[in-house]
Amino acid sequence: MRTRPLLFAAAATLFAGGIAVAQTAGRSGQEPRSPEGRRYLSQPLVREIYTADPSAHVFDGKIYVYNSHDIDGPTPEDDLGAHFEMRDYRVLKMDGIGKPVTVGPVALDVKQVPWADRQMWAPDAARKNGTYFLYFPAKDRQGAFRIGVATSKSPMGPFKANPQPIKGSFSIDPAVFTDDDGKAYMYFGGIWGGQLQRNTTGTYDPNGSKTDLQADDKPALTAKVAAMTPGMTEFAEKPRDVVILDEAGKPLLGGDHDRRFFEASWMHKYKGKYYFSYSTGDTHFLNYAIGDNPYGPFTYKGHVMLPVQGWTTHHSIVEWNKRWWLFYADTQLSNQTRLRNVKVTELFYNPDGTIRTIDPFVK
Ligand code: FUB
Repeated sequence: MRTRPLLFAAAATLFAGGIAVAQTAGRSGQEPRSPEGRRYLSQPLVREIYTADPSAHVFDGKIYVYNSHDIDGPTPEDDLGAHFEMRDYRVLKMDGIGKPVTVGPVALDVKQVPWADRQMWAPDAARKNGTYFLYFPAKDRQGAFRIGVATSKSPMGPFKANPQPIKGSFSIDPAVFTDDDGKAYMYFGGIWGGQLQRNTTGTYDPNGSKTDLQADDKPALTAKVAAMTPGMTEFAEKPRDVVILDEAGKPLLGGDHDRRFFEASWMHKYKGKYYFSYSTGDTHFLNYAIGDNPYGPFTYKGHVMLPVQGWTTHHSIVEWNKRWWLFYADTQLSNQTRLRNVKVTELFYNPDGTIRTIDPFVK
C-alpha cells in the first residue's frame, strides 16, 4: 500500500466555505492547463495510477473511493468502449478532503472472478453488518456485461468474488444506495457499450443496436433499480425502470441527448428527497433529477456538472464533514480517453434544493 501526499508546489488554494482545498500546480511550477488553455477547477487525487468512475463512501469518518483502474491497453477506441480494458480494482483512502491519498493494493483482479472474462468497469461498494461489498460490472465469456459482487472484512479489500454474477443482472455501472431505514437498492445500466439496448427482452442480444433504441421520439431507455436482499448479494425483485420526467410530467425522449440517461447512475438523499444523478454520455453532462422515493419517478432538474476534458465523466456525491462533495474524473494527466484521473470538488445546493451547476474549469 502506498501513501502519496498531494503536491503542494506552487499551489493555489481555493477556500470552499472555510476548508482549504489544494489546487496543485505542476512540478514546473506552471499552473496546469487543458489543451485549450483552460484552468482546471481541481487537481487529480492520485497520479501514480490512472483512475476513473469514482464511487466515494464515508466509513467511520474516512473517505474511500471505489474506482475503475484505467490501463493503457492495445485495443483501438470504438463507440462501445472496447478500449476500456481494466483488469483490477484498487481502492483510494483519505482521512479527509485535501488530505493525503492512499492507493490500496489490488482489491480484486479479473482472474479471481470465475465468471468474468474482461473489462472491469465502474464499481461501487456498500457496508452492512461489518461486511464490505464490492459491486462491479464485467463482461462474461459471451461478451455480455453482468454485475458481480465480492466481499471483504476491510473497506480496502482484498475482496472475494461470488462464483456467479448477481442473478438477473445485466449492463454496467452499479451504484448501491442504502436508505435511512437500512434497505438497499442497486441502480445500474448504460446504453451504447453498456448494452442496455441489447437487454430489452430479458436476454442479452449480441446483435442488438450499438447505441440505443433508435427511436428519438419514444421514451428513452432508462437506468434500472432493484432492491437488494438483506444479505446484499442478490436482487430482491425484478429490476424496475428509473423514469425521468420532464417539467410537463412526460418521460424524457430518446432524442433528448442533453437530458436523457446514458450511464453512471448515482443516488443520494438530501433533505428527505431522492436525487438520481447520471451521465448523458455523448453530450458529456452530469445531470440530476429529484424524486420522493427510491424508485421514482424523478423530475429532471438540470446539470450537476458541465463537460470535462475527455469523453466520459462519471461521478458520485457524498456528504463529508457536513458538506457535500462531487467526485468525478477527467483526462488531465494523459489527455487520452482511456486514461482518466479522479478529482473532487465541493457541491452546493440552492435554498430550493436544486444543485448549483459546477464548471470543471475556472473562468
Ligand atoms: O470506465 C468504463 C465506463 O466508462 C464506465 O463504466 C462508464 O460509466 C464510463 O465512465
